[in-house]
Amino acid sequence: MKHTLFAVASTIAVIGASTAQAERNIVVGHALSPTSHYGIGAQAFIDTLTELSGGEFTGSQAPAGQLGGERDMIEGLQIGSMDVVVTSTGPLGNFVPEVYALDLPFLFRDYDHARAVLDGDIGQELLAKIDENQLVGLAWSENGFRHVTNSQRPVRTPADLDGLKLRTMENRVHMEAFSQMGAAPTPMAFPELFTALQQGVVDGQENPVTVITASKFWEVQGYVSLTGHVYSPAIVLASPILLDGLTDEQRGWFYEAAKASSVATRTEVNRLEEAGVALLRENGMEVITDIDKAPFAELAQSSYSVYTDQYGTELVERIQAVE
Ligand code: EAX
Repeated sequence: MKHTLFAVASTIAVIGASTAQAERNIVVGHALSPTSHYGIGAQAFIDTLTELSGGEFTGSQAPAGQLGGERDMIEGLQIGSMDVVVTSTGPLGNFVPEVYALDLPFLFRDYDHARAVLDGDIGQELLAKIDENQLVGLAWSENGFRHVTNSQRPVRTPADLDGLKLRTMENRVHMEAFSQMGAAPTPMAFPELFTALQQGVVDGQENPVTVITASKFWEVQGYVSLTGHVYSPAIVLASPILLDGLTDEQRGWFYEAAKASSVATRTEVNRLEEAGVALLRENGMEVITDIDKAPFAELAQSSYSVYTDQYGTELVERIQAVE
């Protein structure tokens, strides 16, 4: 009898232990290739979470917009159908309008300025705003300074944009800015973009070198103009429904993993900012660098009203004042 009870107790203990250590696979969705700056960041998130949790959590990437465009994936976080998403802030303004401030054209001076803002008080304040909108902002990451590509002609002045059908993100600031700069903005989810360029539905688009190279846009675009018109932040977002079910310790692992993701993505952005333009030339794109940004900035300025009409100029001035 004693032996039987011992055997039963041992079996329960083993089941209990394995249940306690049952792996939970976290899916990290994003719109780019697994080897892109987002893919590298997603993998860093997965590796760090797996290590910190001792295997209690594992992870897998859902890259290339497999689970939808960025706006779809953000909606998925709010309803719990998505776990974690690495996304640009482009569509995020539709959920948290305050974030539009980060997508204002010609606002950030350079990468150091942008990273200082996002890693400082302003970045923390905006993450808190995001948390008030059925999302969890785990960490700021990075997409990069955006440039214009098109299939028609070199763009050096706003007049060269005149009439170009230009795909933009689903972002009211960008749509207004390009409308003022003379293009015909067409908002579109990223997974539809390559085909739209291939079929001539749109003439051009705008994205950082990181995205242009990851998406091989040289196959459908002959010209890239290094306008650097917007610093495009990215962000690691999680579903509050997922995180609400975790302990403080487990939630801490997600925040640490997101920080590791951001470091890995920024490192890749730095690399591609150096090597990426050469890659575009090697693949046949004409790279236009002699661009006077002032006329573009002057025309795009009116797009600030998309944000300042509702929230005033205080945050914009604070961002500009960050050293
Ligand atoms: O976040 O939609 C876009 O142009 C974004 O830059 C891209 O999805 C990476």
